[in-house]
Amino acid sequence: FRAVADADGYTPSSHRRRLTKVSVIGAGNVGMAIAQTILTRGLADEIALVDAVPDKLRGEMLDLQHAAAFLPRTRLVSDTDMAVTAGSDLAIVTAGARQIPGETRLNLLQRNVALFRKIVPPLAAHSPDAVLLIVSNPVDVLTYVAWKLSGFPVARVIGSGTNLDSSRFRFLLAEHLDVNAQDVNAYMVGEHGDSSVAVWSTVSVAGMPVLKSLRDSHSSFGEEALEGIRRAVVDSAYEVIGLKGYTSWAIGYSVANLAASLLRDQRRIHPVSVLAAGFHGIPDDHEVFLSLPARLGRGGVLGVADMELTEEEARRLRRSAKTLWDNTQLLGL
Ligand code: 6V0
Repeated sequence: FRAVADADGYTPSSHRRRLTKVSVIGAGNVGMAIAQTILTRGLADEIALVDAVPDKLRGEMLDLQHAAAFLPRTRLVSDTDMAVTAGSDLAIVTAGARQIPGETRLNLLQRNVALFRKIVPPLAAHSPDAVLLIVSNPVDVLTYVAWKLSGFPVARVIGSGTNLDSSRFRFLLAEHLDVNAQDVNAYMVGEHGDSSVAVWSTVSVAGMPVLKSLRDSHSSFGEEALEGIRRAVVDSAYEVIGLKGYTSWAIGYSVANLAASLLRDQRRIHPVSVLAAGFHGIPDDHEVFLSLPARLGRGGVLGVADMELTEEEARRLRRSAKTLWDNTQLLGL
């Protein structure tokens, strides 16, 4: 091809639009599922991968690069040095220490906090305008840790939270009702994992409250049945881990879905981990991150919905907040 230039020196390549850059820290099962989904959806012009293990990292990058002929054009770079992430619009953290058999959750948390001390400050320094999206577990506490260590405004630090739990909830309800999961409006809020709260009072399909119709059609649909479905959502993560050793595809799609709302300024509502102090009776000075429906756009969290919860739902949320706050206090940040 011959270069195209006009008399005053303008060339198309001297007039580039601003490119969108996404970084993924941790090129493990989850990080690579996220990178792959972002790539196939064409959400980024450049993806930077960072991991502590150089060979595996380069192998993962090359493997994805070799699919270039079948994908939207995306520059892929990787390095063990955080400098490769410079200028990111979105930085997704999936790096995490694995639980050692017999290890307590608190010990694992402390090891992950030590890891975040190495990762977050340089990440924030290289991309001071980025949105930080935390996926590593325990995601709610680590989102708080990332907020503190980055010094970023709270709107730009988000945990993937119960976006995945809500997708599992919608899938189970959709199977039950024989409709498309995308038409099931249902949220799990609170802590990602065991104590997540299913907000039954707001579940709807085509604008119709589902709980009432379930109760009308199955007279046995009491609190126990509802708790059974919530439990099934929570247990489904353990089931996948028990069967294949880790979860990856659903979290990959779930995080790519968040990335689309953030990078494309979609203003869609997602249940994600945000600063929940002051919501639903959580004390103002308890700086806990919990999932609540949040409106996401290019600037990060644009707003958090003050949902109408039943007293029982709000009580459960406050209980999770208390446990998380107690754990957070032990970190000494
Ligand atoms: P994995 O496959 O062990 O990947 C973790 C990666 O992090 C490895 O490749 C490590 O080499 C890398 N790593 C470790 N230390 C560093 C470092 N200092 N810098 C850069 N990279 C480093 O784990 P997997 O991918 O399965 O899970 C990653 C994390 O995601 C874990 O904490 C999971 O618990 C968490 N998940 C969170 C989910 C959510 O809904 N929030 C869902 C699934 C998993």
